Amino acid sequence: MRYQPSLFLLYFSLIVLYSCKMPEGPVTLSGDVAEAEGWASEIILEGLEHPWALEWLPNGWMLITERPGRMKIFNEESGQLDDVSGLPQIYSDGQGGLLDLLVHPDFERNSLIYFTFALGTEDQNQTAAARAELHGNRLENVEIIFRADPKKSGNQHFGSRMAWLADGSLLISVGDGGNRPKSIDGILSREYAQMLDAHLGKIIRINEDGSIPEDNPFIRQDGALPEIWSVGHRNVQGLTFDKTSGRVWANEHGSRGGDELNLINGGANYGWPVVTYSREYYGLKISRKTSKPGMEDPVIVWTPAQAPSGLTVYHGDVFKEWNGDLFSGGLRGEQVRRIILEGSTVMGEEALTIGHRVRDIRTGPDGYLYLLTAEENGKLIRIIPEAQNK
Ligand SMILES: [Ca+2]
Repeated sequence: MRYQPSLFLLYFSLIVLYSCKMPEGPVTLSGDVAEAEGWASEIILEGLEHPWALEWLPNGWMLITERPGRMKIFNEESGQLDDVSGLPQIYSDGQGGLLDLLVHPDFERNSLIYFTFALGTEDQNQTAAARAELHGNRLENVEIIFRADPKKSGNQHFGSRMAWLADGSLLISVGDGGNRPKSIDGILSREYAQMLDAHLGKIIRINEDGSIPEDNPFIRQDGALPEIWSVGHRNVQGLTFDKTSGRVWANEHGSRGGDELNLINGGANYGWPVVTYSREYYGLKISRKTSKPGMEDPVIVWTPAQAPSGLTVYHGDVFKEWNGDLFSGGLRGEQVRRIILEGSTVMGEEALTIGHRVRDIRTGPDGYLYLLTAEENGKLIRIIPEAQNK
């Protein structure tokens, strides 16, 4: 038969069309949503270099991490912005650098802060967590309390968000180590998310000093790392504990589409890469399955991708209607999603369009929402009621 270019093109197009149809499953895909009402934003600070996380000290001053490896301390009242000294050596490249930040709930007594970062070199690196005492603008007694194993190469998928639980233990997310074809010891990095002898692709739980809680779910299982709390995550970039409901929520990046919001329970498996709504960046399916017995379905799937980042549950007096709702930042979405909850059920979503890549969002001690934008000239922005906007 003579070669028929038009027939070939038709056949090829049909294959591409079929393979790009999004997988179907039990979860409704979230697309565009209506804009939230009654809010405005004001820029508090500009010129932050790829800021990643912000937290408040009990005196109201803010700590801000910058991914290239700096920590800032900011007094909004006086406008004073200083560098914090004494950080450890940090591997800063791509997604790696100085990342998340938490203040110890009992900071006034122990002066402790916690931060995550990429530790090592381009060839051999790992997500690490450290604690240190903060005295003025200076870190002292820096102590690394967690290192994710195995080490990986490259600058992708460190995860590294943290959250305190009610009992004073600490959750830390660890990314799966990188996209296909990235591998470690001949195994695709992403496969480690299902392997209990690796921290990659997990949320782990440790005590405030790095020791391991006795009631961790896999602590008595042979061959399992005792720090593991939940399994099967690709790259959790937002993690929050709701003190009121006792629930833990996490958002994570899919590769192409299929970003997820999950309700996190200790011992549960969130499926990556066995079940996913996500596709390879070049279009093909990663898995035929979006759901499987023994694996948790996401609560929301964002396709197209939001590239979620930063997650907070709002409790405060400034936005009374938003109480109990989740706010999830979006890098690619350049917006914040308000996720309206009733109990653990999602009733709907709204968008707060920011127009910049949103890296972190937190509820301030004053009841306002604060966010960081991810750019080289990153901003600290406060969300205020529209009526307060002059
Ligand atoms: Ca999942």
